[in-house]
Amino acid sequence: MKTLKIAIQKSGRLNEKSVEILKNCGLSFENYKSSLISTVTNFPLEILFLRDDDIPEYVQDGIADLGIVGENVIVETKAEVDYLQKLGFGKCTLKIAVQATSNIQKLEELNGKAIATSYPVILEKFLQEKGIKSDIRTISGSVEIGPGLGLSDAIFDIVSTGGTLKSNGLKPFADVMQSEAVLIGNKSIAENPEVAELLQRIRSVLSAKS
Ligand code: PRT
Ligand code: ZN
Repeated sequence: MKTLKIAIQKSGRLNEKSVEILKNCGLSFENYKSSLISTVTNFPLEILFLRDDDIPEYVQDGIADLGIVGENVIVETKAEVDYLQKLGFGKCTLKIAVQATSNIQKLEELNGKAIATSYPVILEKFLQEKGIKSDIRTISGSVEIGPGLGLSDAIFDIVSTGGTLKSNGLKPFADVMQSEAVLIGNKSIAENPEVAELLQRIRSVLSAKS
């Protein structure tokens, strides 16, 4: 029997719920904070704890067979993986936002404007579909401070409650993508019986919750 590997976020917003869903599937393992790998004692599975950004590529390349990650990260990394199951947590919307005082009304008004983001691939695709050419400025974090400092005219970022936008003097302008955590699989593992077993357990945990 092959020992499967599943990659989950090491720390961050998806870690706790990812661990919880695996435990609710009846899997026994230590949730090591210091180690990068944990062995499940009652199922042929190892858990790899990674940065979320690395998970789609690890699964695409077969270093991990399965992964739990936000859909936004899968799309952004352009990884070729199978979407096996939406997991119902980590829900958020990726939005373009502008200054609360801005008079900007239509998407076309973003032509020629600077938009700061950590998600240039998703933003570029959206703007291309709408026929808009903006100046996409990729920065790795704290994009919300850009407009206030005059670094950008708009931002494109993840929003859940909207509190961060508000406290930075911004308002939502356009919704681009909905996201939630999903279970992904390497393209070659679809027929694996242990994957089928795990998927069935995850689905029954999810349906017991709803
Ligand atoms: O260290 P690592 O690289 O693994 O983690 P990370 O810092 O890149 O990601 P992390 O843990 O912040 O988020 C992991 C995933 O959670 C994201 O890829 C999304 O799929 C999902 N998610 C859900 C969110 C949010 N909600 C969210 N609110 N990710 C980020 N945020 C940020 C948002 O950008 C904003 O700056 O949280 C801030 C607060 O949001 P509001 O609207 O509630 O104020
Ligand atoms: Zn990350």
